[in-house]
Amino acid sequence: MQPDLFAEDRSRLELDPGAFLLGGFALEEAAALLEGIEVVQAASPFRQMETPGGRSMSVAMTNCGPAGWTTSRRGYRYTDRDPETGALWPAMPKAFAEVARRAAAEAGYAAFEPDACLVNRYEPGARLSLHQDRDEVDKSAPIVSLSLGLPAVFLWGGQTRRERPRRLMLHHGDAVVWGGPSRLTFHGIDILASGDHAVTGPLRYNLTLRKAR
Ligand code: MD3
Ligand code: FE
Repeated sequence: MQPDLFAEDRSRLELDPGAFLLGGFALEEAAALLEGIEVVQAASPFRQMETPGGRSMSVAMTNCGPAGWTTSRRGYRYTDRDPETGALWPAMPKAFAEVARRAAAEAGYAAFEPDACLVNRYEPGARLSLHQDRDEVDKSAPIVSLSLGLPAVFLWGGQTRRERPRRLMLHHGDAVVWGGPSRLTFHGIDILASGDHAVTGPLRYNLTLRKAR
């Protein structure tokens, strides 16, 4: 339990220097974001990618925008094309970039122009172990994360892997913006608990918008 956080105003909470939780920021756009996910997955279906170490990720992923994040035996990389279909990653739905740009501005990062959106889909039991996002060339741009569907426990670590992560619930419609001194913070998602969300049923989605190039 984190009574300190529950007591806070979640509408604009600075988690760490440069990192802002914007609780419910994307609630009004949630339906448009979910429609966007449907369009994207019709062209580039969700798939469980393989880690460089040969394990299958529990989170299913797809991408949209000019650059898409992938992992395989060959490592982590951004590609122009979906390796499964051979086609360019689908266009980024207007609503994705628009919400991300507004969220970044609210957190103090002007003129954020993402060229990559990783779409993560969690089923109960799926998790994302502690990691840094460091495959992007330009680390001066922030990262915007938009949560949809079932709530999840966000693991919020430090600047080294050794720090024990704090835990924070992310809910449907929440936005988190990470930039400046928080850009390389270790983070992850704990094992997703089962549930039945009014809009997404048994699933959680996360959109991670980045400037990759
Ligand atoms: C903190 N996704 O795809 S979003 C990822 O909910 C990823 O699917 C999670 O981590 C998810 O790489 C967490 C929150 C997040 C995203 C990027 C960050 C937190 C971050 C970058 C730096 C620091
Ligand atoms: Fe990440």
